[in-house]
Amino acid sequence: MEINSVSFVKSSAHPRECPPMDKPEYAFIGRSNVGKSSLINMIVGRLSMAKISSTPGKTQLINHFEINLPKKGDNDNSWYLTDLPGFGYAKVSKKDRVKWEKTSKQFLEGRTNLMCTMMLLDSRLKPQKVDLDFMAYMGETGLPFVMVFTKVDKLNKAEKAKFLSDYQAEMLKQWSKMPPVFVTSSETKEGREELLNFFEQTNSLF
Ligand SMILES: Nc1nc2c(ncn2[C@@H]2O[C@H](COP(=O)(O)OP(=O)(O)OP(=O)(O)O)[C@@H](O)[C@H]2O)c(=O)[nH]1
Ligand SMILES: [Mg+2]
Repeated sequence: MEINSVSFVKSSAHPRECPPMDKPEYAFIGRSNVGKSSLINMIVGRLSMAKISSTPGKTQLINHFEINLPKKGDNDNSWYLTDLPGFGYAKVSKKDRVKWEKTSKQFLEGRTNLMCTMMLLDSRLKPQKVDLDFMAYMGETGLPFVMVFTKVDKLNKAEKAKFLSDYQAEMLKQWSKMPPVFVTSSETKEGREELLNFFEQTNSLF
């Protein structure tokens, strides 16, 4: 699938400052350094649309990007990808952690155009409590999400298969069935087509 154009819309410190809820939206959420900004850049095919940092915790604002596909009839065929601040960074104070949680939950619960949250998970780490807790919160709140494993270029084929089945076993302790899973790498572009297909199909439900 070809993307027509992509633009940075704005950075917002608070959900009330975010752009109008007039098109489908997908929020990228996950621990600091999981690869949110890199994945957005990979999806949109730009090297530095979303800022990438090797210093965790750099993205402290809600960043909206607008993606446009070629028009289909009257449908303007555009949607938002949203880069949310990372969480779980050890050096962040308790006060800032609480603030992150409050703002993020307010955003996710109030954004009526949100089609799905993309829960990013680092495929080099075994299931982390903060991630499992956050997915449990989304499940309890009725917020649809998919799991997106990042940095799979770091694993060989056998490691990847084991990682996925171990993660699934952990999820099935809490969940009766697995949410949809995407396996991605911003380095190799693995998973890009699958994600774009998912966005296009889900957009049609808006
Ligand atoms: N090998 C590999 N490295 C990656 C991949 N994605 C991201 N990285 C690296 O991981 C680090 C963090 O990536 P970011 O995209 O900045 O992560 P983030 O989740 O946006 O981080 P915060 O904005 O701090 O929350 C960078 O050094 C990236 O180059 C990937 O698919 N493969
Ligand atoms: Mg980032």
